[in-house]
Amino acid sequence: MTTNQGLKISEDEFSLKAGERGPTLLEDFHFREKMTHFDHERIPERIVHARGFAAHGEFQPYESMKEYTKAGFLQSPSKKTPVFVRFSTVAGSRGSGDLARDARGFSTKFYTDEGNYDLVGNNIPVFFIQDAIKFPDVIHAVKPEPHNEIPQAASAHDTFWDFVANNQESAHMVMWTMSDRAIPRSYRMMEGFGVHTFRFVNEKGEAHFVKFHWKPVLGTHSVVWDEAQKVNGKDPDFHRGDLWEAIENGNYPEYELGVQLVKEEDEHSFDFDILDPTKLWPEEDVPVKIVGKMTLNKNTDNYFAETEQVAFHPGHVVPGIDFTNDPLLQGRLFSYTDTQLIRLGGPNFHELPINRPVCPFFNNQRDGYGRQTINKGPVAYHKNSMADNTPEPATKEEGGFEHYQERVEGHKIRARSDSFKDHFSQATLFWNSMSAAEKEHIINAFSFELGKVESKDIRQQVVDMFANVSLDLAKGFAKAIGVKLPEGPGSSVTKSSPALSQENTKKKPDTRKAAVLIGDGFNGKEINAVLKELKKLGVQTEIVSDSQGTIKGSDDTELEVDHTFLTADSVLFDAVYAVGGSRAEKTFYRQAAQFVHEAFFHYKPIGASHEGEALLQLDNMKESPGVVIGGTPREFSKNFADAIASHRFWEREVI
Ligand code: HDE
Repeated sequence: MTTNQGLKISEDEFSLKAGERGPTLLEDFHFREKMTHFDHERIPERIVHARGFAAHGEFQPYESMKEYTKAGFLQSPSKKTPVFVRFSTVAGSRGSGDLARDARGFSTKFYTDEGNYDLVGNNIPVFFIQDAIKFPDVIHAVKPEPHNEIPQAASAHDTFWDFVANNQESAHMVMWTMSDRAIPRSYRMMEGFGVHTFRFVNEKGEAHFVKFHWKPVLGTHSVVWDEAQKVNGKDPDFHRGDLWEAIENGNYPEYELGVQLVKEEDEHSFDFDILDPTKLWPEEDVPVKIVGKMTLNKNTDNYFAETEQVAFHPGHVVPGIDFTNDPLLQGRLFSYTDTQLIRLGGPNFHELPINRPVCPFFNNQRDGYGRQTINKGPVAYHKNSMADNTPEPATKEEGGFEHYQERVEGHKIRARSDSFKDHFSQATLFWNSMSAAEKEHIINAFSFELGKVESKDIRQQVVDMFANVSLDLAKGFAKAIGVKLPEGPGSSVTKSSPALSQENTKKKPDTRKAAVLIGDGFNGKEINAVLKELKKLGVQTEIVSDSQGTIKGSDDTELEVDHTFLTADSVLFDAVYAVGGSRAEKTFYRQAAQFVHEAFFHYKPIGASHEGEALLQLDNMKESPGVVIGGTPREFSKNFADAIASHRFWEREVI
């Protein structure tokens, strides 16, 4: 151990004092250095997306995208590009829970040979506002209220809903944040969207409008709201831990990159403006072309150095990827550098290891806080003769970035195009696309959120606003929050987009976690066979009992307990396998029954065998969908894994 100057330290537990019981001396440079460094350990958290978690990985295209873009990392299926991905919530501070009802950030830094490309997206394809100048407003409204800093990481309060009702362009995004999308099961089971319309430009200079998508290989899945709130208490790091553990276990999260492409000449052929960030392009109208896969395969070594210091920016592009005039995107192109200057303490954040491009970079920028490069020589200007005019801009052929030469003309004006004024049609499209269970969850979410709003007037304004989206929806929650039922107008939109419903996502049992509730005297032979089969089918099992250590089966087989009823909880698992044991105590059965019933009320798959069947105590529980009992170990495991793949059984009747 040394000081930061390299001096070897002989003692690190006692400060330098005048006598063993005397005062500490100012002369103690080791104490002062250690304490000063500690006092300055924190940096400002991100104003939004403060709570995040990240991992390293790689991206590989399936085919060349040459026809559409000259971006080097998309030219060949043999090209692998390193990436760093940071997931986040938006509203909560750094220490908030992972399961807040919120949009999730999904930022990817591609370390390409042509410089860093950042795709800074969300898990929701649209946004609350249409113009960047309103961003401080929407964020002020959703953050804890300024007079008392309550509530943390929640939109369920007056200022947020006052903003919504008085800024009706938010309608579509609010439908998404009230849906299951806002409470994902895992970062591994979440879609990502670039949100804005960007441009692909090919070698010939031809452009296409493009929207970016990430599609999780495991499908898109969510938890239920009651569960989300409990997870935040039982394990506030639920999403962090899930991602970390999956990568440590070699279950590398995978996402396919998809693009929707629209020709320049088709810019005006939609019934919405493609520059409007409150609109999506229905996948049924503009198919998503899957072009490659990203695999996250390495956890960080140091949270602060990597996850906290990473600086994303939608303006970090490479040749072949360009912007459009989406007024939200245009504003973002300013905000991200500006925020890093305060957050990372100066203009040299690109030199931090996590932000450094993997290709060489040089220019005439110099000095500033935290400068690490030691530039040599006297020349720091262009043009020059003293250094042979280096560094020199590159030609197009040498890979120099050229902005797409879009023709622009107009009056200077603070206004919004009329083509941005339809705020409700796509909100209705989203509503129409939901399954019955998803619709019920949305009504419940509005009922919860507005139930926390103190002002009856705001509650009424929100009901009246969402009557424009769907009368069923608005009536559904108006009753729960004690305001007048809306009379009209309802919506005439009948279109739906099945791709928006999570019911139509991929369903697999892989990496899902089942709690095995088991006590002394379990049927050793059979249970061991089931555990083995489930593992083969991709299901992860963890043993939960009433104390730690080992438990003994009827045939003296032993199993190591992973968790007790105190350290685990049904909300932390995808499924429950109730086994019990002939010698298990009464208290085991009391705790196990509570565990099973909670999972049942969260519509989760439940398997039971032997004494475990006694835990299915409610009426009709044994006959309910998603409750698997009986069969040989192989049959049982197959049926249970199929039930786990189904995720939840919404058709189950719970009282
Ligand atoms: Fe951001 N956003 N944003 N945002 N955003 C930030 O930049 C901003 C928007 C998104 O993991 C900040 O480095 C403005 C849309 C993600 O480090 C800040 C506007 C989308 C992250 C900022 C938007 C996003 C941020 C705060 C309206 C989805 C986390 C810290 C014009 C496409 C990045 C930082 C990470 C972070 C500004 C809207 C995604 C303040 C002004 C739309 C995923 O610069």
